[in-house]
Amino acid sequence: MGASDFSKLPHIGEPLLRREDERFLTGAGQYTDDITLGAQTYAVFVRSPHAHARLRSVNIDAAKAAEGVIGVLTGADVAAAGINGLPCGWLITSTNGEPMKEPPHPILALDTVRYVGDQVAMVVAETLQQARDAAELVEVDYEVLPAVVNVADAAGGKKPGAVVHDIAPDNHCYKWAIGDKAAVDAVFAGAAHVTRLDLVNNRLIPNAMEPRVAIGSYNRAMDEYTLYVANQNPHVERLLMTAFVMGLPESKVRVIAPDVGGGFGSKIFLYAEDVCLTWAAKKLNRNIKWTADRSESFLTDAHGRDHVSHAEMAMDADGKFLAMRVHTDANLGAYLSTFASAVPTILYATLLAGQYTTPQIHIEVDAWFTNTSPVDAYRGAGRPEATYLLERLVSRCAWEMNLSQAEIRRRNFITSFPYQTPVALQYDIGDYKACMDQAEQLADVAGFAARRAASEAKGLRRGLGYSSYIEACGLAPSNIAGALGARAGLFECGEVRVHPTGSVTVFTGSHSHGQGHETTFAQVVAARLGIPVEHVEIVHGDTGRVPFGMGTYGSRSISVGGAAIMKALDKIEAKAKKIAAHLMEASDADIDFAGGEFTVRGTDRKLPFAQIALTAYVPHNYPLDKLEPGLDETAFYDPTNFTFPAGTYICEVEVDLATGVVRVDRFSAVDDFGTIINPMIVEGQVHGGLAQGIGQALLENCVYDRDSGQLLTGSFMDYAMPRADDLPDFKLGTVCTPCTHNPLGTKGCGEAGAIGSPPAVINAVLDALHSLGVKDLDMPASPHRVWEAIDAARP
Ligand code: MCN
Repeated sequence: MGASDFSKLPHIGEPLLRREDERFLTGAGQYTDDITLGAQTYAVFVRSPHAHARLRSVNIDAAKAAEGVIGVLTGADVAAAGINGLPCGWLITSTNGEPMKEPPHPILALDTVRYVGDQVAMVVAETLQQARDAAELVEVDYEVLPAVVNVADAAGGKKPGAVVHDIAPDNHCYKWAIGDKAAVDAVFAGAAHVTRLDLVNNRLIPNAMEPRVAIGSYNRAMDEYTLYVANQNPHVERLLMTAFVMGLPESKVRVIAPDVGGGFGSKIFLYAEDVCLTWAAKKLNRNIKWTADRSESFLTDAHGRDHVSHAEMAMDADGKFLAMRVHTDANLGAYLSTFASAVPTILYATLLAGQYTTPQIHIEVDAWFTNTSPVDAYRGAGRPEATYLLERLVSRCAWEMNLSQAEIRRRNFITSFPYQTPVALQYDIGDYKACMDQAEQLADVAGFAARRAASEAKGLRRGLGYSSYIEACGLAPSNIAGALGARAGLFECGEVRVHPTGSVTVFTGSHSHGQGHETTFAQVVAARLGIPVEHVEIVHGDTGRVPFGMGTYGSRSISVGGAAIMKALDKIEAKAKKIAAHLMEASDADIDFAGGEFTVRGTDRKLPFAQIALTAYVPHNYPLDKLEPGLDETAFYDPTNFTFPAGTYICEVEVDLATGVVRVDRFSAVDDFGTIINPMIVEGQVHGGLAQGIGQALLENCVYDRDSGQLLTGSFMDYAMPRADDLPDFKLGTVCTPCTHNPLGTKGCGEAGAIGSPPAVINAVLDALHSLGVKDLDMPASPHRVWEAIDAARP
């Protein structure tokens, strides 16, 4: 079935209420911490209080002897057990042809700790309190070493001895580049105007509502492990843990990720605690639970962003983009987290063409180790960094060329598709002008001048900020990603099991942790089979039930996971047609299937789906010589390209000059997500993304002390999360250019809001303050920072 026929089916485009919400809203959700296994014990991790230190000794005698303690495990035990460190899933090759530096990432520190929170020992006791008390008794003798927390210090060598890993004596992990440097430099040499911008993409801490949590369990009779874990991709977790770390066959480990309370990327990764719990469950022969407290989450969940960049755009005299040049320093933290190396390269630099026809682009990225928590994918992963840089640069180009923010974008929009960018990606389809037109209407740009005058009459400043983002979802295809360094496949798997009564269970390798898959995936299946949505159950998050999967990240689930289910449905339909043809004594080719009924073309003979299902399992009148009984099909789908959601966001702010307070007065967002399965869920996804993006622009900032390497923003007292009263009533719109290469026509929507919004906010603040001489501002635009910028611009 083609994407355009699919989009016309009943249920597609219906704002069905989320089925999963009934259990979430009535307290019936089953999160990992809700699970209590027999004779369960509790783990507490002893963590480094120093950013960088050598372990002179770790004395566990007193802890081991404490009441209730079952075991205390250290790096020496890990080494003795032959357990490897955590792997990195993406190999980046430096411009000089050398592989990136891949230092060991031990699951418990052996001789050195490299960031505050690095795990040194695991204490397991009968109760949580006993484990906490015993953890206090572990005596670690640290020899404190100099620490670096930012790329300038890591690269500068200003702190003698601040070498995070011996194998990278200059703290450099890799230098990577894309584009034709000579061609770009030549264009710059003859350009009518060059706009330059230095900017920082502030480091963020994910803060999912549910902290990380896991339970390790071991069945002695079967020699099998089970790990319950708040994770976004249980099969990947199992694959990494068995094949790379513990050396076990996959069949001996089951990973269950039940209800998960948000991940935003931070639960994609294999973390050290998960391995420790699984291994220790056998070693200590007990079920062991660990639940991170909020402080631990701040310290040890993989952080996001943290780029320092210099960007330049060469233009002709009319503001047409001729070439772009970018250098970015990326902070990777103390160790290479699972997909860390791909974020500032493949997921960032390839997006820097944006929505524009810039013919030549060159980007160079230097990645650095520092004594901070590892940095990895966080909602958007690379694409927010690209969008922030490009859309800030484009608005600055507009101001320097005396063009409006809209006009410069319109002059440079890509208008014909497919479009091959100079940075590897090929966009299949889009309509950027339509998004801009609708966004300007929703934002009532025509009425802005009057609103600005009204604000000024009150002594306030008002500004309008534009951001026309593009992003790439559903990383693909596997063979090309493999050639670019991916150490994993990028397909998805779906199994459709039709039961004898015609109800259906779908097993998907995607994982839902807030995105509403149990509703939208059921809509897809019900629409295709012409059966009630209530007759479809979606199962996810269990390697013991789902055949295989790559999980949820990069807003891939409906476009890749949904497409795998569509492929399985194709097989179901093909087999069911054969059964129907046999029952109605017709040829297979004459059977049509629509609205839940099989018909013989040109006749009034028909049979409902449920009857075919029953026949498949009660094969009395059945072509057993040609067809197996049963109706259960599995498919793997490997996309041929990314999907490219795009849109224009317009933010309107009011700034109080006396206090520096920025109030977001209006926010209009128009997105093109292709075919939309459930507009209500999509709207919710955009709302959440916008809250996170506006949070980054105005409030959130992860700060480490430059000397000691201590995390200064280690709690909600110091790390400001956006709240409802920080946000306006969003005005949303959509444009639909269906994705050309998946059977649903969908593009991902889960990250767009977080990607497109930060530059819209900062551009709006700069627009408000432009006439005062404020030309630059870093995120978060806190009152203090804004006030300082205003003050510095005063003559
Ligand atoms: N959808 C739709 N029509 C479309 C596109 C999507 O109806 N054209 C629906 C999908 O069927 C799905 C939801 O919208 O129910 C999101 O789909 P998709 O864009 O495919 O994204 P994923 O399901 O793969 O979710 C991943 C994405 C990412 S990468 C992050 S980070 C993120 C996000 O989703 N983390 C979230 N949204 C989140 N929402 C919550 N509540 N919690 C998180 O941790």
